[in-house]
Amino acid sequence: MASPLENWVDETARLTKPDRVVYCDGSEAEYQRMVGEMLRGGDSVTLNEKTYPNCHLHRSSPNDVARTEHLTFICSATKDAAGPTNNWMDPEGAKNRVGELLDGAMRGRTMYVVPYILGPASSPLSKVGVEATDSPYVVASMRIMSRMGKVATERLGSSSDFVPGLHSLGDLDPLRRYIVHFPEEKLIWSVGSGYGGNALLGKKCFALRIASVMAREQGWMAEHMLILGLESPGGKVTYMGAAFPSACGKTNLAMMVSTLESQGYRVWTVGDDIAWMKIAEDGYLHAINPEAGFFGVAPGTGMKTNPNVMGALTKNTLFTNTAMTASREPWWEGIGDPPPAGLINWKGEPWDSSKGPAAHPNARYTVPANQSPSISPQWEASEGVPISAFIFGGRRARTAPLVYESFDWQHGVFVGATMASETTAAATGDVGVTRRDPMAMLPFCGYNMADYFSHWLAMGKKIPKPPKIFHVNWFRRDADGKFLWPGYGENVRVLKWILERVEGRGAAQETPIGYVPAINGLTLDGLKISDEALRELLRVNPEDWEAEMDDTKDFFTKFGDRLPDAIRQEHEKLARRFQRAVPA
Ligand code: OXD
Ligand code: MN
Repeated sequence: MASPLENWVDETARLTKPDRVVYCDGSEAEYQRMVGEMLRGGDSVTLNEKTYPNCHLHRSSPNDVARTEHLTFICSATKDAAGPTNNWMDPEGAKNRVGELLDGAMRGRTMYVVPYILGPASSPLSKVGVEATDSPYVVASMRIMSRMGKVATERLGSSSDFVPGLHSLGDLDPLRRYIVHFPEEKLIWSVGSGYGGNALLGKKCFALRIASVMAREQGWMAEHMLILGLESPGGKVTYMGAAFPSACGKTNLAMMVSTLESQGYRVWTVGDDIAWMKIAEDGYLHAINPEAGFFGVAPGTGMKTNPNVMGALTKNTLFTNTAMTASREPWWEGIGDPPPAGLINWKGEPWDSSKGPAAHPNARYTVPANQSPSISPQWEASEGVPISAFIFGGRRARTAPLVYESFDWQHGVFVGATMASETTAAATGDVGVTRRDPMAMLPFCGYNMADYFSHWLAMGKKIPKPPKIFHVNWFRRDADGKFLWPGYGENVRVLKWILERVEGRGAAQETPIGYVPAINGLTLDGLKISDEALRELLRVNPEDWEAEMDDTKDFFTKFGDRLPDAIRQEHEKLARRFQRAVPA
């Protein structure tokens, strides 16, 4: 009898009509075959085999360089279930509209069936997905980003417990591009894009949008969070999860080389983008990283900002839309060297400065996680790692101080729900516009965000030892527009304060928005920072916060009666605390 997987593959092949169907085994030989296909396709090249062994550069279609949020839909039974922050199509309408585009889309092509595990192969928290795709680049990327092939087929056996995802490049026309999710059915369809989160269906589509729905149904959490371990003197490691919007430095923080290493503080990487978390018997929320690789933003990454990843990506790495030097090495803005002569830009053309950036601002590297020297010995622990702190953050030129601690879980959920950030190149659209991005999940929550806030509030009541909740902002600027905080490896000073607060230490002062470090609370030895800059970094300016509260109120209005009362109450409490602090 055919297995549920074979039945789904047959059904998918009847729709897309490929010339052949290949089940992937995840072997190195298969990876090399995929690379061979990519090279034959003409949009990929092999990089310098001496300095970048087994590394390749792929150039995506110039109209297909970032996630397209406006073409991404949650197709739940009702519009209300998707909520006001998601695009919605009714499931039947979506099946018809996208089904038409998928009908015969793989004629003349091979359909690769990619079984994969999200999470460590042995972990009970992990889940199986299967992606059917006509893109060898997607197959190669999935092999780096997940535990793919035989290991997943074996875990699945004859079970129907997998999330199916159908992906076709279609004709790459943005007018015929859709990324649609069916949360009730736990099904994903994507057509018309070969890029990142639109096409690697294990990442944003399954590990966040579909998984967030599963997590709510099953009482766990699927979050857009890095996971790091902060080692302190004596060797104890405290784990933290941090949610920042796309391209706001999650990878750099997760892989940071600490400037306090000589004092015994060191950062270990468990994950850089997604955390799946479940309450464990010890009362802590335990996190696994569902991914096996890093799909990081290349521009701005260099020896100064992320030496660990720079060391990691000199072998077995797939680059996308970076520039290439005359000696066939990858290059991008911010790598640390000036543009060398003979540079080829991300479109494959000879570059000069009149042509804009040589690498696309959302150019990426896809690298196996275990190549990073910072990878935690616990990164594949089947029981996950216990989380002691959550850190929310974004890019804010003003308003948010360097770091603050919420008063309690409910207030922390409010802090996450009111997160905002200036937009980046990770998604198509304007860059630098401040937008509300609750828990960095705005583009990734597979259901109504008001219900998502309720889920967070409910989890807080169930976790015996809940993480403390903090907010950080590395991006505050002075009146001249200069960054006030050096960032990168110096961020360990903030993590150290967070650790001290988790342990019931750490000097703090109370403000209406929460606890900020006391003026002598941060370890600043060896760092040149003026008292004035420090005060500005920690300042809570009532005028800025008044505007902030108006804006969050407007944002919350979208959710109508579905917004949990607790969120409304926190808003009122915040206003009252400001009134008390600044009497009229
Ligand atoms: C990512 C994103 O690629 O958030 O991780 O866009
Ligand atoms: Mn991300």
